[in-house]
Amino acid sequence: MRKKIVAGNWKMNVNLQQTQQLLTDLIEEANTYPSDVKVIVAPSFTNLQTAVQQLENVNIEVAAQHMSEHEKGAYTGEVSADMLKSIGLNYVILGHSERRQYFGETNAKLAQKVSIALANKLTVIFCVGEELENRKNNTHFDIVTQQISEGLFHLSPVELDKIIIAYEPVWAIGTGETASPEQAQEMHAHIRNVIADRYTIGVADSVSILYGGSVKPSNADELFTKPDVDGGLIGGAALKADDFSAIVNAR
Ligand code: G2H
Repeated sequence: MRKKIVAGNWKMNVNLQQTQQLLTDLIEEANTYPSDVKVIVAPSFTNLQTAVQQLENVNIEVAAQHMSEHEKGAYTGEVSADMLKSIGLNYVILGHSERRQYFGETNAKLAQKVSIALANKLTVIFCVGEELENRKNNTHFDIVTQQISEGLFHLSPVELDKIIIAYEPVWAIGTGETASPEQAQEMHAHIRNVIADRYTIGVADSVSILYGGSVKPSNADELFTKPDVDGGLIGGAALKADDFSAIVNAR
């Protein structure tokens, strides 16, 4: 039985004081969260340590939004997996479409990042998703298959167990447009089939696959009831404690 996961990706929106306030608001609501839902928030690098401390006895985990593909060394401005682990993090988001689009993160580079994250005992939320053009010319399944196979299929079955996949169609990110629950389900089932072909049905069944792209309280219920949708990666709606908590509580 896969656990439902709701993760908030705060992107580059929240400074230190706002982080502390948003966490205070979330902590007030955290006692309403169902015990069978894993809740994760991903503040910016400068605010991760504060978040870890503020959430010390709270059932909310902290993730970084990305990290370097290098272990250490002369990479000015970069943050390593070891640095994240050293402040108490257990999660990192890798391969978000904004990282792929604006920061040149290729599938090959992401495969390296995934390996380094796992070697440092970080669970990876690995993002995939097609652009609008791919969906229009019917190559969306191929694109996502390629992202999964080039980014993850160097892993052993045991390693794959430490991966959470987030399907985020680029055309639905921050646009207000959401994939329909049927479109999400169809792609999630496809991803599970691709994993089953490479590994086993058992491995595919145990991988959590989140949906991301304009998830809000009004559409979360319908998305989360689909059998292969195991929760969500939430952007805009994660910036308001009430909206995020409503999504955590969606059934
Ligand atoms: C997709 C999502 C969070 P939003 O990027 O990763 O953002 O919910 O604002 O579309």
